[in-house]
Amino acid sequence: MSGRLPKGQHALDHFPRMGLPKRLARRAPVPDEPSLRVVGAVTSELSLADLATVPRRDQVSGFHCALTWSRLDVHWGGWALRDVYEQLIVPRARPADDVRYLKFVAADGFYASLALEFALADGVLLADTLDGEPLPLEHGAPWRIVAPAHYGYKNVKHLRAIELCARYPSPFNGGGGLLQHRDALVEREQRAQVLPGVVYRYLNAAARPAGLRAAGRITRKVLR
Ligand SMILES: Nc1nc2c(c(=O)[nH]1)N[C@H]1C(S)=C(S)[C@@H](COP(=O)(O)O)O[C@H]1N2
Ligand SMILES: [Mo]
Repeated sequence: MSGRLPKGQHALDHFPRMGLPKRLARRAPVPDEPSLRVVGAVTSELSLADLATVPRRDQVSGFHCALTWSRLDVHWGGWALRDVYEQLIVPRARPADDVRYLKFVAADGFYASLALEFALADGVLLADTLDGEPLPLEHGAPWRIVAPAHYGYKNVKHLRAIELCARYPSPFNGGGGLLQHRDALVEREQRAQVLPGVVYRYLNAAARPAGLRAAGRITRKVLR
């Protein structure tokens, strides 16, 4: 999962802040007492005290942005999403049998979804630390999704809510539209919708230097 560079990716020696320009230009609000809204048949809020009842996990994994950059061996801490789902979300949200997707909604308006079997797979975390420190604002404070098998855009930062859905939530309302593939598996190079991944590999690699420069500029301005 970590240590190996997937096809068409370029390893960086730093970990940039990345996102859709509109989202990047927003500083997501981080509340003093964060809570995580869970929307199923019942809607509720999970508190830090609730999460403290779930065993913590540490993980080292690679992080792969569809724009063709990777950061290998990123050290995360938090909770396995499967544990959070089984121990907190299911009892609270009382999901119907037809739940097939989890929609991850961020405080900056961004969202992404994963099929339940991907969301509950090994290696998917609700992370609140990076390199042993509280998750910094640039990487998604107070907590984010980490899904190393899927491209960066499934790794939703500033996570505010998890919605339990029967159908795949359309990404065309702030989730990146065509840029967001339903599964976004790195292994299958599902970088975006419509064209084969290898086409995006070359298009995105060409756009990468300018994209990283722009992201750096916006980040310095927004997080100053
Ligand atoms: N809330 C939120 N989460 C987001 C994004 C965003 O713009 N807003 N961008 C996604 C994209 S495209 C990538 S590559 C990763 C980047 O994570 P990083 O900023 O920690 O490097 O965050 C993903 N999660
Ligand atoms: Mo990305």
